[in-house]
Amino acid sequence: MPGDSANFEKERVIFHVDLDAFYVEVERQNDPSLCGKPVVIGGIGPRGVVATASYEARKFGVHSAMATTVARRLCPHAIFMRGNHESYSDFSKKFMNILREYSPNVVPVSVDEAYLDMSGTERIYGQPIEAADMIRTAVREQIGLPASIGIGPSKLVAKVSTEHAKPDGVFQVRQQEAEAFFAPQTVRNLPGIGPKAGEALAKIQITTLGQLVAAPMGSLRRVLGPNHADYIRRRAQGIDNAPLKERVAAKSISSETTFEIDVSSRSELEKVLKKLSERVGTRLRRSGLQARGASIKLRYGDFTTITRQRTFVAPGNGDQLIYDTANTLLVTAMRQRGDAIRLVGVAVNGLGELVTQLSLLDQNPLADSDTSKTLDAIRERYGNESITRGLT
Ligand code: DCP
Ligand code: MG
Repeated sequence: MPGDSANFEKERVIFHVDLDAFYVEVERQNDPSLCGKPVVIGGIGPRGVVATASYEARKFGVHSAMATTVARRLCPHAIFMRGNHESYSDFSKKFMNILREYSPNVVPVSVDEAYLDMSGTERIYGQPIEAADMIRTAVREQIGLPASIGIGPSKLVAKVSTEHAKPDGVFQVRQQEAEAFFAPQTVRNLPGIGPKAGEALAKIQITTLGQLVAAPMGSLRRVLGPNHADYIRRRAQGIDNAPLKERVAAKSISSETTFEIDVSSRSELEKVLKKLSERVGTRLRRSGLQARGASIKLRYGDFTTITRQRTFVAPGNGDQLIYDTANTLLVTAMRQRGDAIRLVGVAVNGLGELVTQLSLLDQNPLADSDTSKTLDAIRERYGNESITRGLT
């Protein structure tokens, strides 16, 4: 009979697994005296930024990306520490390996976060909530870290569910519950709505996802753009059919540094620019991508910020190409305004898959990629700061 249960398509079971206060919990493994105390990890200099805070410190309003000076004011009795990044990447690898024991389809999305396709695993692991508890217990027993798991019919719903699972819990939302689950949440809770879209929606009195779904399509198109509006509205209803493996290509890769003291020396700025170019280049090559151009960002002592961008002669991914372009932009910008600089950043943009087709021009921007690859291998072995090119 048409429409009976045989035709009923079973919903997917996606897990979004995210470690709780990751850096802090790793530090607690190394030093148990930190357990139960407010701990803040990040830059500890006057211009440092919080990477993360323990839940005890979050109660005082401390959060990631906040200036450390503000965090000190909110929670003066917290323990502030710089952290140990090698240790975090070790734990991250072990964490991902544990997840791979439970599903052949694991997609890491950051150091402490991954999606797992658990569809059809009921016979092996039982109901999704039981399977999630099994994974959380394995992570806790094998590497000592607390994890939270959001369960949903899609990446979107699973990800938002995790926020309700935290800390140290599990939260499941089924497809038929998704729209009602999203409706009272603020628009910024929806992955895909950034600060700018959030502000634009607030201007037309839309602050919750329920209001977004109920709004006339015409206003949404005006505010979010004609193509984006349909996509966002579907997501606000809890609809997401994206496959797990789909990698959303980054539009740009960037790295930046804020100085402890404003800098006006060109040679010092060039040194930093070179390090940032190498960092960006390494990430670009690791992703198997090449860029069409590079840009720099400069923030002056008075907080005015400028960006300058330039297209390469032909797409490439070498450190030298990125550095040369960034440096040309820097020299021009410094000629226009010689003030001391507070922050400098380098980005590459117009990213695409690496094409090994050689440029017809004599000046082949891919030419220095081989040297860059050798440098990558050395850095991979001995750490990022082990080798840098001499200034040319
Ligand atoms: N991180 C960072 N800077 C940020 C955000 C995060 O350096 N602006 C680092 C520190 C975090 C780690 O990445 O420990 C993982 O990020 P999460 O957003 O998952 O944050 P936490 O794991 O610390 O906390 P939770 O997931 O419990 O909210
Ligand atoms: Mg986390």
